[in-house]
Amino acid sequence: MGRTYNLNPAEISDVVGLCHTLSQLYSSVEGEEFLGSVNLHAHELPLNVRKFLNDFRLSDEDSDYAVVTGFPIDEGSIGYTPSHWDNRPAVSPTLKEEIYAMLLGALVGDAFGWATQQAGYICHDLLPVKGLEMEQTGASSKCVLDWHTEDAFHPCRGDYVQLLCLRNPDNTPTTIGALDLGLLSDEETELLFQPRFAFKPDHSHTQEFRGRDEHLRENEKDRLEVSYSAMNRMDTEPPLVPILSGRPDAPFICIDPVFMNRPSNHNAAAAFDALRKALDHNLMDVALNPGDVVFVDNARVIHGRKPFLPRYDGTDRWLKRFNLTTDLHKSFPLRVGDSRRLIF
Ligand SMILES: O=C(O)CCC(=O)C(=O)O
Ligand SMILES: [Fe+2]
Repeated sequence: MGRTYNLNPAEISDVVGLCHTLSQLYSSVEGEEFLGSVNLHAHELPLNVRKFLNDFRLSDEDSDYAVVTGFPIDEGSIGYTPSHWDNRPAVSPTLKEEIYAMLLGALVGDAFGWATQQAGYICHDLLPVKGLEMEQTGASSKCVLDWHTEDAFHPCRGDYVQLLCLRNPDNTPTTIGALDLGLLSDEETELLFQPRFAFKPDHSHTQEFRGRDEHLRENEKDRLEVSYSAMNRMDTEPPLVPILSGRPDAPFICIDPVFMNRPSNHNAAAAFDALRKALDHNLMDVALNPGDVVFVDNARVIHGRKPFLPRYDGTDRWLKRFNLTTDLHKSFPLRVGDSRRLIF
């Protein structure tokens, strides 16, 4: 299932040098300059890590998730874990670490963001936010973050979710799980391939969790209102789509039970329950250490997080999250703002 690549000391020294050089050329990973060059700079990564991620990207069925370990995180230089994802200094204290993650990511897909999520930043902060302990978003802590497909409600969701761990003091596991079709009957599988399931936007895309979006341009802010209206519509009239798709013997999966309506049809509801049980059964823990980068295949596996106790003293668990697509064309009609990487 998962595969791991450990950078060796010589590779670590090369990669740290590359990230240091790039952090002097670019002041942010969000700008068009960096986004337009990151794929080229990724060619400068050590050959074996490029080979590892290339193999991961190309191996169809055996590609649930991949981890690259070894990048050193300097506790002092990254500073305290912020208290909110919306508290962003002009220059990120983790610029070098973000550059590292994006160099690796460029070997797997192209990063993009959502205008309606984390104020339109491409590089997301996952950290516990006071008051949101029990919310089903990445800002929660004391509850299980139920397993899900990332942005399951949206046809332009990423093909991969990428996480970079900056701090994980209690070794809180990320959870990852694949579907064992053998746990479902043929009838249940068939129902799950039918467009019977209502997906609503998850809370991280709603007005309630809207950020300051201060870096958006004026016309983008206007367009954002249209996006939020679309989110409201999807919430009240969720489209009916299948959960499983593709090859019957090795289907793609898209599911986020917390933000789905239970089907009214008895058989469809029973198939939905059986699938949830099967996914619960196969869920495993992947605890990330500082410096680890994980790529989760968002079409093949679901992921979530176990609970932890937040500290709110600057030493909390802190991850960066990126959405990666293998096909930027797909979202072209929705990337209408000046920033060409944001879906509105
Ligand atoms: O915190 C984690 O390990 C995963 C978080 C996650 O899945 C999310 O925020 O969507
Ligand atoms: Fe997630």
